[in-house]
Amino acid sequence: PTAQIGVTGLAVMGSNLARNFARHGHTVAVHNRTAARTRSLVDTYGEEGTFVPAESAEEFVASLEKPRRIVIMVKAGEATDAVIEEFAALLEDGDVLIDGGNAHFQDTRRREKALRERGIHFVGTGISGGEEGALNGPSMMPGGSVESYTSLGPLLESIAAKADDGAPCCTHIGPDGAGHFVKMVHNGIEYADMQLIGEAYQLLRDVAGYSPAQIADVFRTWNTGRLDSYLIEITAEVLSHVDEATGKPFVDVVLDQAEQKGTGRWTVQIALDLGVPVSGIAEAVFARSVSGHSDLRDASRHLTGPTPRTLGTNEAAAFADQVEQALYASKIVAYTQGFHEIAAGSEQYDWNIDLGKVAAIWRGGCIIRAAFLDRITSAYEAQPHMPSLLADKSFAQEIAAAQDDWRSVIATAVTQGVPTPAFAATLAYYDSLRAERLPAALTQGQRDYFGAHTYHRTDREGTFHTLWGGDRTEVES
Ligand code: NBP
Repeated sequence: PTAQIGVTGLAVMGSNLARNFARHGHTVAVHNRTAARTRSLVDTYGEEGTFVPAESAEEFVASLEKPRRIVIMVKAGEATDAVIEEFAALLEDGDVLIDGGNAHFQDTRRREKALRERGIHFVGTGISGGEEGALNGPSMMPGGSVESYTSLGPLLESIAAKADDGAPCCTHIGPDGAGHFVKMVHNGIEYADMQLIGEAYQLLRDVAGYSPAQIADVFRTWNTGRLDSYLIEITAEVLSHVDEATGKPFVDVVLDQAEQKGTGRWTVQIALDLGVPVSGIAEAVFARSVSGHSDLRDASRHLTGPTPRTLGTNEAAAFADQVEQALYASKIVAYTQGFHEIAAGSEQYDWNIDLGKVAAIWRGGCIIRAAFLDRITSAYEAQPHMPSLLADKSFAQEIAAAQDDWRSVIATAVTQGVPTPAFAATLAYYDSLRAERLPAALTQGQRDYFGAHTYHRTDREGTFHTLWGGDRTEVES
């Protein structure tokens, strides 16, 4: 046996990961259910490194050094279970099976437990960066035993993206489902980031009256500042692209119905289970859902509302600056919510996740890579147990400085009828957290009135109920 690592499942993601390993000098065993794909990979890219193609699972396993390390890159769900079953039967104590697909973390927990009982290390690994990342350096989020990371970590780190300071964008996230959980929240944050950018775009279009090409220039400028990130960069590219067939801006010929594969939805579902308010992320998921309801939208176009008033040139430029402030403030809140969910998951499942390291490995390779992740890392390094990113002084100060514009932009959106659900939800979250008193006291009163659900008092310990149907005396229960 000569191969240091094997990859099974050679569609686009698996092929690119295998090539990435090979390009980094590792001998890579390659296997696919349909052998034609294996042959095609070696025929086309064999020159890039050392591949050991195998037609059968037995031949594939036999070509690997011990402990064997096998990356599974097949369709998430039943296909992954089928492949795990096939290989688990051929593996020995101490071997490592890696699932690099987009699995649900609960599936990963189940698989890890079952394989652990059979002596096999199962490493559910979140991989971000799409096809391009898989080939040239993804951000990798492996979850599994510490022991498995000792053998696997250096291999993964060698092919992972490198941040500007040279650090690999890969770290041991925690046991069992931790890696896939963090990947899930990464995608949820990605949804929020994209929606916030979309709302900024719509405001610049409808209120500032800018063309897509002008907005592309605005985003290019923003990308040289604190919003510097992959998503801002590609937004400028998409907005400046012109459709060849019609000569119109590309963004004007694309159907405005956003699709989703499910990880954003999972982020919100799990947040509900954990009781974590991820309102900005949830609004982003709902916004895609709203966009897709074409019947509902067609039936609602007659509903009345204001028509946005386009600003003059000088006002428009000033407004664009305010939108930058709003986007930045909302983005901080969306990340705050995502990191809260990771902290809650870590607590619930005893994962002991280092939040600063999570931010650090998102600095390169992945879709949400951004300059400001460095700041999140520093914030968590300084205060690993802070209850929220907003507890960090420098983020709090930045929001303080941005908030007049943030409020003004949202007020404009509301008066002019431009939908900005994620901007508004993140601001409401911020105001809720800083509020001295919330109407939850009234909610408790209502609950006690109709259901005798009881309440606590601000001035005394104990659980109380008011006899609403009687003389309204208070009793301690
Ligand atoms: P697909 O998700 O399209 O899966 C195709 C691969 O699965 C082929 O190799 C196919 O073999 C194999 N396969 C299937 Br389908 N059923 C199988 C079975 N029962 N037994 C064995 N093999 C089976 O490939 P992909 O788009 O490269 O994605 C791979 C994974 O990576 C997925 O989990 C996906 O969610 C994830 N992904 C991640 C990103 C990202 O940015 N991180 C992007 C895209 C995909 P065949 O050739 O014999 O049909």
